[in-house]
Amino acid sequence: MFNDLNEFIAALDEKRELARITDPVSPDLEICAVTDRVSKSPGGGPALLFERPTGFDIPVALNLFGSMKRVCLALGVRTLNDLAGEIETLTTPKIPAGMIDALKMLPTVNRLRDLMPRTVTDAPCQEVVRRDGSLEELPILKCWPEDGGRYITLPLVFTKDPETGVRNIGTYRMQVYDARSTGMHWQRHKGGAQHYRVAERLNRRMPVAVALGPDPALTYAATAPMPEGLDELMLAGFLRRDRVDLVKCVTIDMEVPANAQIILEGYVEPGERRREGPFGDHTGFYSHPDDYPVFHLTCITHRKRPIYLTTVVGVPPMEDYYLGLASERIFLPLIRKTLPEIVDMHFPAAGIFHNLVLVSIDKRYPGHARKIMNAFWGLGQLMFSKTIIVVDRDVDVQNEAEVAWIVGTHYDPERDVQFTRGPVDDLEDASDLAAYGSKMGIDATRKWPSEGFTRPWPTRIVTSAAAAEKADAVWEKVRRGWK
Ligand SMILES: Cc1cc2nc3c(=O)[nH]c(=O)nc-3n(C[C@H](O)[C@H](O)[C@H](O)COP(=O)(O)O)c2cc1C
Ligand SMILES: [Mn+2]
Repeated sequence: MFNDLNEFIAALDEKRELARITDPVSPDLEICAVTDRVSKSPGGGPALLFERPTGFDIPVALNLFGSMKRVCLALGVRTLNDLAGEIETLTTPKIPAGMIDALKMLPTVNRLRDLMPRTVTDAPCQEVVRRDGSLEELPILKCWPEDGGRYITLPLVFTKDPETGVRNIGTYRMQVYDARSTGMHWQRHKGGAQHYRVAERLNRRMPVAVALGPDPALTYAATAPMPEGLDELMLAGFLRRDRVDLVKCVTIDMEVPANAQIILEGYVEPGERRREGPFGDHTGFYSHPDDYPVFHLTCITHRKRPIYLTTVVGVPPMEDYYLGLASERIFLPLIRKTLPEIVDMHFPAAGIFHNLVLVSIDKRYPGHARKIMNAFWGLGQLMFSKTIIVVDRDVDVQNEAEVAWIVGTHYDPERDVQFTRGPVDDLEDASDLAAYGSKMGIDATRKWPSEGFTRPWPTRIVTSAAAAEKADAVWEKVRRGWK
């Protein structure tokens, strides 16, 4: 696995997955414009390293996770389904039947040890300590013309619950206000916001540490929809197959990943808010300005020769789609622990996660599709699902065209659409109120007599096994001669 970002970039380079850009390109709109174009090329284009961002001597890396292949590489697996399989094994403990069986389980048991971070005293991220550090020294991007300013787009924001000390890490963008302060855009449903709620109740200043560019598995883990109270470092340790090394911050009582490129130490004050936005968001539209807490910088520490790791979001698909794909695969086996009837699920790129989720189920009883909708609307960040489409187990939800066909043929609009109301994503623009609105589920499963449907259900057209075999042979021969 990769011990740091430098090792990951070297591996991408070696596998010809990295494009180095040596021409000067400005962090002001230009780097984003190049990245946007690359993201729209088939398969997501290469990772990008801008070696000479205009006005800075710190290189800018983006689109590192911007393809299925690179997400797999970042997480050290051949396919994301392999990873899902490992999680399935780990979370389904078996009682060993004997000594040999017990020995076979050792690798799995060893991986549990990797879940706990370890503290070190000597850290690359603290090679240079700058108590007077300024955010103006970093090549932070202004992405889109109407953005309210420059934004740190891929920060790992570390906080602790002021009462319990439980840690959270989340990726929340930070708008640069000046050399020593930024916005802190944790939305109300997120872990950081909950810690800040507690800090405000206690009327206490809350330390916040921000890591930029640790190893790729940890960078991913900060975006993952971990259940509240579960440490993202556990997930990172599991994915890295090694414990995460932490080092104590210089000016605040927090620990940060030793292998990061750059650390921003600071705090948020209770009661303080400042206008944040607009920001060209991953919805493909600008988010409206709103009031958010303010991060005050107390110290910058960094490597001697840091790389600035960032990302850009905009009209999908972009890099965040591939980070989301990793979560789609990693969390499926975990969701199935409580909803074992789920066969597969998929978040199409154009649905930007919260707008559309496709789920296939092993339908077992009347109304089952609606049970799944209600479960999703009550489960972590799946609560944001504005549209849920439920299909039977034989429908491939990874095939969006197949789902469109099945929905069209299987649903009776008045009968099969379920509406509800509840919390919606903070980025939701169509609801009358911010963060509160309606959601829709479509039951596109085959309807049963026990659900009130008594007409015969049509049979899907498939040829016979023998004819299919013949077709394979004939077509294979024709195809070879034809090319
Ligand atoms: C590139 C990127 C940028 C993100 N920016 C934000 C943000 O500004 N605010 C926010 O609340 N969530 C943002 N997210 C989503 C959160 O990181 C995600 O919901 C995460 O699971 C939150 O973790 P938490 O449950 O520990 O808060 C972003 C995700 C990505 C991939
Ligand atoms: Mn969390």
